[in-house]
Amino acid sequence: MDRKKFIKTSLLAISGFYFLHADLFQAVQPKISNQEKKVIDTPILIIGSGYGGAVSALRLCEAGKKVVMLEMGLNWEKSGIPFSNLLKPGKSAAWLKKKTIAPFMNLFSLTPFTGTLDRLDFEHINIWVGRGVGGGSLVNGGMAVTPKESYFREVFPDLDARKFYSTYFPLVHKELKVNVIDEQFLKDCPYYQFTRVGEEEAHKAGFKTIRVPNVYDFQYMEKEYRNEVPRSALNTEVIYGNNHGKNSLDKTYLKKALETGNLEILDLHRVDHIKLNDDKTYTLNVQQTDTSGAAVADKIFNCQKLILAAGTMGTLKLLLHSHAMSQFPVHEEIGKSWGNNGNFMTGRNWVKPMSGGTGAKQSTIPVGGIDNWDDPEHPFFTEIAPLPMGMDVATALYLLINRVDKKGEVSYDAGSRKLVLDWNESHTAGMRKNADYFIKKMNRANGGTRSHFLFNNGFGADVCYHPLGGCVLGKATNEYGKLKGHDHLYILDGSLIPGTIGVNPFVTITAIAEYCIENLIRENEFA
Ligand code: FAE
Repeated sequence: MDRKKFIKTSLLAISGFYFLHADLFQAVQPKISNQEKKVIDTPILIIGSGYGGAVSALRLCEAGKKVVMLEMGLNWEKSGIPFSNLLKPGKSAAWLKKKTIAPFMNLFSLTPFTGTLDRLDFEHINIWVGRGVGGGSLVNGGMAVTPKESYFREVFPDLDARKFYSTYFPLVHKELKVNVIDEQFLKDCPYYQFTRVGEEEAHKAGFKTIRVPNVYDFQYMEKEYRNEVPRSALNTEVIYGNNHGKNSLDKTYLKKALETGNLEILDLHRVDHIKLNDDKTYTLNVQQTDTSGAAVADKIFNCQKLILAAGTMGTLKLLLHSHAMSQFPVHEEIGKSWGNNGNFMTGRNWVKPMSGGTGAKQSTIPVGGIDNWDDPEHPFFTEIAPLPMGMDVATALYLLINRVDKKGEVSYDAGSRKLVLDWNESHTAGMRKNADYFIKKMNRANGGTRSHFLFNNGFGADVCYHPLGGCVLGKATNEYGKLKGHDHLYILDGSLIPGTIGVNPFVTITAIAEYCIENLIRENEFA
């Protein structure tokens, strides 16, 4: 990816947009005094630049609509600040924290900065999310997994599954640049010893493995390995951003949307709350910050059409907080059917300690999975995850994805101004049983112990990378994501999926957003 070209294109697109909207130009002048609240009028506004926001932006811009996107995180491409890696965490490592916030080994101190990774802490669960232009695509492992059709049908009985598997999933694969590792490279590359060992052990224990596609460019990775290009996946870059190789949204959907000249992205703009006006337009209270998190301006945005794509937790917070602030109407289904997508982390120690373990050098990009979904007693899918610690720790890490048989619920406490999550050990009991079954079976066949030094005795029930639900498609919204009780507000992100999808979720989030925005445009919602 040509970084300079992207920056140039973005700037060109943005300057073209300002030329058409001189009033908006003033809105991004830095260091505006807090006294003068800027008021900005815009027809279509999108909150959040993750998967749902990026898809909506591209399709609306292609349809000739001018779109403003507000993102609380930093535009890393534009800033020119490099991402840091796991072994040397720097500016990009955490959202305004004094210490790193990875799931484990948080030994590193930080100067608070608007970094890419944030963690939302609840009593029984910690939820990691991405911040910055590109949302979760900046920090995630790039695993691009299409759900099993039978489970998709079960989760979304009212959707036309045939159309999803013939049209939307293939479209999303193309747009997100999904590709698969070359088997010979996987076999030869020392950085994939953890995957080879993981698969071999799984087979020995009687499990079925699958190859997992990814948006990381594997041809680039092969060049990294040959030292022909700068290293990223082979240089412990992942959850704090990738400087190369990964096709995050800023290099796919958002790049294309900017190239239309119709999209303007305002980064470091955090929406605090939304008001529904009598004429059915929306007014947003927005705070612009600098990279230390300090406020540099308070702004008011007025819009006719509003797309909420702030990610499951961001969207729920905006809706419920706005309700508390200004009686913003929220449907009774808001907050219901929330789930962690069955996320359950676990690990094993003493994995092949006498024959090189899981490898001192590890690629950060997972390519292997264990598929036990069809086992009626213990249905789960698990990623064979990397643990790139710069030395061989003979430890295997797994992120299980289970069914979510008991859903949680999200509400809001106006006193503390925080979301409240009804979610505890009872919601993850079945997931824990699956993890226990899996680890015991692997250990019986291969040796090793449950990894007591990772998480809580090796059972990470509180680790969640995939928050889903709370604004379920067809329940809190109409069949295309329009929020019930509103004429011009649309939800297009992970909150539409009812708490579970059985695999890593961004391919599904993107496909659902494609389906919704296509139909919303067809129905002249943005005319
Ligand atoms: P998301 O991508 O979260 O974007 C929402 C955006 O809205 C963010 O940029 C926020 O900063 C912004 N925002 C929130 N509130 C506000 C506000 N008030 N004002 C302005 N902006 C706001 O939403 N999924 C996979 O499928 N494969 C993987 O390999 C994978 N690995 C993951 C690894 C990690 C460490 C994490 C944290 C997640 C991973 N995920 C993975 C999950 C995936 O990234 C996530 O489901 C999607 O990013 C969610 O997409 P949304 O469009 O819902």
